Amino acid sequence: MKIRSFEVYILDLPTIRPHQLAMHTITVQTIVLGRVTDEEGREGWSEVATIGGASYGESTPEAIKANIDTYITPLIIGQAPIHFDKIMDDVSKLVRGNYFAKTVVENAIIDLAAKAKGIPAFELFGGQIHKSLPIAWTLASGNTEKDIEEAQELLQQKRHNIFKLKIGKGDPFKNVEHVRKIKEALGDAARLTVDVNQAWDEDTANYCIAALEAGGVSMVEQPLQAWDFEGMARLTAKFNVPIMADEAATSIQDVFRIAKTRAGNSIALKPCKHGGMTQTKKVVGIAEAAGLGLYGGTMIESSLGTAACAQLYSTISDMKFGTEIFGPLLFKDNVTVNEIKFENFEVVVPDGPGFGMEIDKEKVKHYAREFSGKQEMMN
Ligand code: MUC
Ligand code: MG
Repeated sequence: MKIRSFEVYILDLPTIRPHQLAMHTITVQTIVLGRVTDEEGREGWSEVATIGGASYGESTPEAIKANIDTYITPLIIGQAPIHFDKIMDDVSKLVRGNYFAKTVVENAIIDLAAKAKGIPAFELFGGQIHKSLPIAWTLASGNTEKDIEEAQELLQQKRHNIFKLKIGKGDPFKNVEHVRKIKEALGDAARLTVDVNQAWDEDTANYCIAALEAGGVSMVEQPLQAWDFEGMARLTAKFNVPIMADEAATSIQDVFRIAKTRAGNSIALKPCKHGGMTQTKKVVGIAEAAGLGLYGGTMIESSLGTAACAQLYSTISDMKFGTEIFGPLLFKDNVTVNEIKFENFEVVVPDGPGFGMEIDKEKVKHYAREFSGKQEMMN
């Protein structure tokens, strides 16, 4: 069984409401799908999501596709999917960085390898420790009253009792007030965290984190620029509230540096940031050895990418901060036939073959961007 082809599609999926981050408001989320086939005609599928073109990270959807098509696909044709570690080791010697592109490639190969064996992908990573995982929801409508209403409804539905507030856009002091009002309205029924997405300088962070800590916020994610390891270390030393590295915690080397300099005392995992599942497990090892708390992060993937994250996160013993893999719930539509279940404040880990999701090819065609050959795609 050898790899015969690899194709990459860029899709734009509308969201149920605007989702406001520091650098971009998502109304349409762009995802990149990978499809690998083998000589027997089997398929594996993968997904990464990107936020706001080039405004969130360096990997744009267009660059991910171009780099896979031009540089990675020629290296993987003819290889055996079950040797995904060897394949990615070979790729890494010839393709630097490009973590999102590598994740698209590795995940599709893993989906194929697991499906060929008739087992869930988590079996290739030592097996499942958790059948379901705590799931946070991000309140990011940009309006305090709407956020409170949304949170109360979700609490009542037993869908989420951990809420992350995106507070990087606009006046930091007004945003702290916004958090305080939400905490006051929800009381002890919910845990609140905030994500600043790199928007503050250190003085602003010092003032705002003190207020957030006093207001009962339970974690502060990426308050400073991703490059500011020293500032993050000072904030971590100064405050009791956990300081989480997200945009700063990408390669295994970056995560090692965070651990060594204590530039954060917790890490948001996202396979796309680290370069795939195997690399993510290495990040977990570094974090566990250094006593850093773990969080199952998301780039807001749809059902397929979320299933892959859920499967991998289910193999990690202690996810101190739970997960935030809520992506499918933010989209108006999805690209799989089956859906991921969210119940009792948890996400249920799919356990079918591969990532446990059946791709809906008509939906893929519908949401894929126009390109020559779109009509004939996936024959
Ligand atoms: C991020 O920075 O963590 C995750 C949840 C959310 O609302 O935005 C993403 C990205
Ligand atoms: Mg974040």
